[in-house]
Amino acid sequence: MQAWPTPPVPDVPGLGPQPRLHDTASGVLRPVEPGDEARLYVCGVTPYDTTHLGHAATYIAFDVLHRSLLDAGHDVAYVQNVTDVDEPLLERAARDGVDWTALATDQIALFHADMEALAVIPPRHYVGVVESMEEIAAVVREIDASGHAYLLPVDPNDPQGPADVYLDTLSLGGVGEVTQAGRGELLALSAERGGDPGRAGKRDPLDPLLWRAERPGEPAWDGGSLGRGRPGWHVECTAIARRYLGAPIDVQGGGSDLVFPHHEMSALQSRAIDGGPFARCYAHQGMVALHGEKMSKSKGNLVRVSTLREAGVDPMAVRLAVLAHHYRDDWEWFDSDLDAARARLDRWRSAVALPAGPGADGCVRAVRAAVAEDLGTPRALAAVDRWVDAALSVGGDDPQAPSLLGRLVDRVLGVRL
Ligand code: 5CA
Ligand code: ZN
Repeated sequence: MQAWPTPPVPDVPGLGPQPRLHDTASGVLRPVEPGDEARLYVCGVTPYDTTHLGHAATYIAFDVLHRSLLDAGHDVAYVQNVTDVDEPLLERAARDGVDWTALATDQIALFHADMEALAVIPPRHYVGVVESMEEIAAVVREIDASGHAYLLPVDPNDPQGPADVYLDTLSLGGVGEVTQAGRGELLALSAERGGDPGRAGKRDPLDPLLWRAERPGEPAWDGGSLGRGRPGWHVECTAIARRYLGAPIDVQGGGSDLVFPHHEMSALQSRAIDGGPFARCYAHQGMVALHGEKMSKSKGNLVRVSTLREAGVDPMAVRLAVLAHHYRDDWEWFDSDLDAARARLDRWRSAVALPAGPGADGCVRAVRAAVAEDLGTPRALAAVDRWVDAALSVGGDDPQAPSLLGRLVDRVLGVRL
C-alpha cells in the first residue's frame, strides 16, 4: 500500500545519543541497539473513525523515536500495518450501511492526510492485511505445522465441517512474556479486546483465533489447507513484521491498549514459528482520554485531527500539544492544551525569525539528550523554551543560532517553524 509523502528532515551537525526506551515486558529502560538498521514495527490503524488524538499521540511518539534513531546515525526500517479487514471495521460498515472496503479506503485517505499534516515520517513498508492475505495464511499454516494450533469446528454438531484455527498458548508455556497481570485481569482484557474466552471447546480461554472459517455474508479468502476464511487479528502483525523485518525486531510499538492480548499473542505466535523472541523491546504510548474516559471509537468520545484542521488549527500546534506530554503517561485532552501549544509555537516562531540569538549548542545537546532518554519530549520542549526565552528577552549575537534551532526542532521533534 502506498504511504503518505515524506516530510523534509533538515540536517543538524553532529549526532544525537543512542536512544533508550522503556520496555513494557521487562519494566526497565533499554538501549535500542540496532544492527545495520533499526527495525521498528508499529501497529497501524483499523480504518474507521481515524485519526483521533489518541491515534495521533501514538504515531507522533513513534515518529519521535524514528527521528531520534535517524539522528543517532541509524538507518531505520519502519513497518506499519493497516487492519483493513477485521470485526470492528465490518461491524461499523454494517451499522452505517456502507461497503466495508469503501469505508476503509476513505478512512485510510483521511489518516494519510492527517499524518502528512502532522509531519509524521511515513513507514518504509506500509502494509494492508487484504493485500497480505496469502502471506498471513502461510504463517497460520506454519504455526499449525509447528504443532501449536488446533481446530475448532464452526458447528459443534458437525465435527467434520469447516473449522476455525486457534493458537494453543499452553503448548508454548502460556502467556506472560509481554504482560504482567493476573489471570482474572487477562480474561477480562481478552473479552474486552476482541477475544472470545467464553467459546466452548477451547484448550485455554485465552487462546486467540488464528483463522476464522468463512461465515455466510462475511468476506473470505482462500487459505489453502485452512479452507476459505480470514485471519484473526494478532497474526496479521506477526506475519507482516516477520515478512518485512524478520524476528527479532528491535521495537514493537503501539498504544498501551495493545499490550494484552495483541502484543502478547503476536510474540507467542512468532515463538511458535521459530522458538525465539519476537521483539527486543515493547514500547507503549499511554492512553489519551476525553471527558474522563479513554478516547475510543467504540465510545465515540473523539477529537479528530481533521476536525481541528478544518477549524483552521495549525497541525504543528496539535503536534506540540501532544509532545508536551510524556508518551508513557495517560493524559486527558483539554482545549487549553491547544491554547498553550499555540502560544508556545508563536514564541518559538518569533525567536527563530530573529537575525541572531544566544549560542544554541547547549540547547541542541539538551534536546537530543532528552529525546534519546525514553522520548523525554516535555524536557526537550522545556530546553527549547529556555533558549527561546533568552533569545526574546536578552537576545544574543550568534547569527547562526536561530536557524540552527529551527532545524533542530524540525529534525528531532518534527515541529516545522
Ligand atoms: N489496527 C489495530 C492495531 S494492529 C488497532 O489497534 N487499531 S486502532 O485504530 O484501534 O488504533 C491505532 C493505534 O492507536 C494503536 O496503536 C492503538 O494502541 C492506538 N490508540 C488507540 N486509542 C488510543 C488512545 N485513546 N490513546 C492513545 N493511543 C491510542
Ligand atoms: Zn498490530
